[in-house]
Amino acid sequence: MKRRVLVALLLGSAVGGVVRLEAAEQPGEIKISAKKFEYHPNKVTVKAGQPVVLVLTSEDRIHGFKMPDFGLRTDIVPGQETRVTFTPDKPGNFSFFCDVFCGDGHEDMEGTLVVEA
Ligand SMILES: [Cu+2]
Repeated sequence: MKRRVLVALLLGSAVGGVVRLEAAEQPGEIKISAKKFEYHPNKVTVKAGQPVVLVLTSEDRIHGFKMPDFGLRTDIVPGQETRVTFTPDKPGNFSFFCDVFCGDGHEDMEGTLVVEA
């Protein structure tokens, strides 16, 4: 009896998930991890006008995440997920970088957000 209820619930949520995806308004999650002295991935491609959630984590120490073209900045703290939600509203290539000094390679810690039209 219990099992039957569980299956019904699973089926229900699967169908619900399909409906939500078709609506295309759910923000897509993009995971980016940071460590000395790089982001992985360091190139992320998104669609203009579609909301995205950046899920930022750090593998070693506090890093920063700054993307001036979209007015974004946050700390990335080890052991936490830092979520940044925004809608890229213009196509182009935009850089993000670490703005918390983290050692000798800090100046090279950067990546690119590619926003497709
Ligand atoms: Cu840094």
